Amino acid sequence: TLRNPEQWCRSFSHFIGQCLIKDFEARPSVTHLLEHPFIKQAHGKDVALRQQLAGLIREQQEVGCKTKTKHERINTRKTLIIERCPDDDLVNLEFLDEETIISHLQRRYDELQVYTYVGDILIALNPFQNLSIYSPQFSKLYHGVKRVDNPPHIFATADAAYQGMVTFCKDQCIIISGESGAGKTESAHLIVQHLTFLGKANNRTLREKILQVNPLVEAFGNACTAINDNSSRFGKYLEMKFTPTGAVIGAKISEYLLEKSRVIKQAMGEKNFHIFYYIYLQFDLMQDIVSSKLYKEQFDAIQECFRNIGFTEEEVNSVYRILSAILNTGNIEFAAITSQHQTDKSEVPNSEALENAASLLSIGPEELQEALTSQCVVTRGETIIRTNTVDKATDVRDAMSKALYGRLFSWIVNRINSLLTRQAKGEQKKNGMNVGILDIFGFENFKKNSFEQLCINIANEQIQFYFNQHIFALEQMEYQSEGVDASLVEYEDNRPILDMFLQKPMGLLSLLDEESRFPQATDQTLVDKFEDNLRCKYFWIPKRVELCFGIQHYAGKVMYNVNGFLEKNRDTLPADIVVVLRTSENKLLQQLFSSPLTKTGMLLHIYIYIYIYICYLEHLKMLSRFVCVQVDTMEMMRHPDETTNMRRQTVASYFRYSLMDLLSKMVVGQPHFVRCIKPNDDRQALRFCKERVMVQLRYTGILETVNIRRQGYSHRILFEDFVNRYYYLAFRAHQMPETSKENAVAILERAKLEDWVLGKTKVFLRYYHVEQLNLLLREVIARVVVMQAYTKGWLG
Ligand code: AOV
Ligand code: MG
Repeated sequence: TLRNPEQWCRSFSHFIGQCLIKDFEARPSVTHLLEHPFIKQAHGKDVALRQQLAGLIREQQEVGCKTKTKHERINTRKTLIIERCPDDDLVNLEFLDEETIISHLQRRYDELQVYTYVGDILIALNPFQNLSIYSPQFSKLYHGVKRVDNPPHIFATADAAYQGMVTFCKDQCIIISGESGAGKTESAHLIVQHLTFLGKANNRTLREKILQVNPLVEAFGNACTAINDNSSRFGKYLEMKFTPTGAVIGAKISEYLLEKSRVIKQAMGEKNFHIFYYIYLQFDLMQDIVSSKLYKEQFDAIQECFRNIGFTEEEVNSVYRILSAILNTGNIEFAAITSQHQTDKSEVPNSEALENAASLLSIGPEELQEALTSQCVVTRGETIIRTNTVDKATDVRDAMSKALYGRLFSWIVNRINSLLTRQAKGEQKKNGMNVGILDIFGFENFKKNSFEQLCINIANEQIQFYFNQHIFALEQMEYQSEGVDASLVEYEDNRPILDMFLQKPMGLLSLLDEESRFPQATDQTLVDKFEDNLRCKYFWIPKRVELCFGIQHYAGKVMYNVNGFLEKNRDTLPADIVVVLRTSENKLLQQLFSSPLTKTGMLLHIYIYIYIYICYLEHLKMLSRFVCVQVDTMEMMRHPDETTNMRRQTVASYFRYSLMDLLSKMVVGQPHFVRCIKPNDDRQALRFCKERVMVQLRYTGILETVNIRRQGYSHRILFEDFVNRYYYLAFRAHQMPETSKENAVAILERAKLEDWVLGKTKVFLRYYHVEQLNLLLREVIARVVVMQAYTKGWLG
């Protein structure tokens, strides 16, 4: 008579697992457990289910064997100094305004309590020093306990996501936001660390592999900027994959918008991607002994990562060859050849760099020179060779470097994915679940901001929008539709700014695309076009500064310089270069250029996601803008191979597609938010700059969050789900009550919870209610299992 035996089976086996861990010494055997009346009742003669369950239990037992017993856990806790403060969660404060919040955060920061909750959102202040709170001891401390038992911690957020996944069988996603240097990437590492601990990767190698994914990808995608020495120059969504019982089985990364232009040029005081410095050392040219030692260590670490994750030696060598080729390509120079007939021809005067590059790429130097200094043009069916000026040849050279690096980066990411999801594939089919961790480049405002900053900031704008949607809009709409009273909370909606960027055909990105299609367009015509078409208070053209425009972002005003916008957006890679690179004998290189790097594999998924997303938005009744984004996304999927002469894919349109893809991933999971805050701009420990923190709290909407969370019921569960999940608390195990509103109330009353609310179809609970319920449930089940075991005489 079970309504959903599979789900029941899963959550039940999870609880058995929990009991096994708790009662490790007195653990009944697998065969005994299979004879257990619960399990018999669950699937009767269904052999397949029975076998599946046996597998799950065995898995849990293995996990249990590796877990410390309950007593040890308690001992651990005794040795750590755990202090709880009433302001651990700002929602608990009696009186709340900006000033109070700031002073609480400041006091906490002074005492090195860098984490604070606002309801179920975590605020993380960057300590700018190493804290001793991330050891495995702490991982244990934060494992599966009530949140209020310990001080706030990034591990608690990871734990909540993990427990949410296992208990509700639902994908989770952790969204980490904050400006550049606020600590997002560090937080992401810590979350992965705790999740691998919780996921108890049965084999140690898998755990190590997963832990090495971040350092490896970041060596290629991070760089030193004016704000952060280890700044992420790409967006990263890491999904950790688990079995239904919560054992980790793999990982998958999606990368967004690598800042390729950094390969060819860096702003003053900034550097290229880390990896170049690591390999540069291999040529033994470093002057500075200190950084030389550091780079050597980093290089060894990267080698180790490559090896552990499973790259072959040949692959790694190819990667290094391509990187060296990029360095050499940067040294290729051009000189004009002036003869009577031709003034626009160029040549390579010093062929050493060219020959090095060609040899590293395993292509002919003449062919490479040809591709750099001339181009084939097909007009009216005729092929003619046009020579390149020095400027043009330089552009082609840079385009080649960018393409090589960008494709190499994507290839590394894809390769990691195939190495880390091999095992996961089969398991995922069997109801596997995942926790996604989003770590993008943070909001940036430099002295001089270019196209890259624009993209980065739009992405942040989008994340902020999602946060607002989730926290505020959804909250209010749900209250209303369920007939629960919610006094509407005001909040700063950044949708008009996003509209200004993304709308079609008159949004900033569309205008940029349109202008990029005119070969005669200049920076000035672009600015004029913006000025003529963008009429809103978030955009302006400053009077005395040339070729600039200003944007009022959610996080502040930013002045952008349009210099190079068009070229960066076009991101053209001449067909001649593709053709010559395809002749390479290097297998990896052939692969990089053999097919257009479009994400066709994801096509189907995206259609499904888009459908889900449209439903989601329909629910919100705000279809208009996103639909145009979606149409655009579909258009983009039909994008042609670069070597044909059809319309090209611009960076702006690809960017739009990436954003959409990212959002589609986020909306299918249960979100958890980590808001990173940078306490000062000097990267100093223990320096709390009130004004800086205040600004960040204000624009991230923390204050409004505090209000809404205090009033809020962060969990709403359908009566049916609620009764199915918690009926043990008020009914006998074999009773299976009607999934009615009345029975939901009976359970709530039996659990002695207060302050909950009933909607039309759902129970409205506060976040701490759910914690209490889960804890109670676990206790009840543990009791039942042990009792049964005793009555059967299993435990002697
Ligand atoms: P970001 O990811 O938010 O910036 P990071 O995570 O790279 O910022 O943090 C910047 C620096 O702050 C790190 O290199 C550490 O030195 C320090 N830091 C951050 N969190 C911690 C922590 N929990 N413990 C100790 N030090 C920390 V960007 O990627 O630039 O947006 O694009
Ligand atoms: Mg980062």
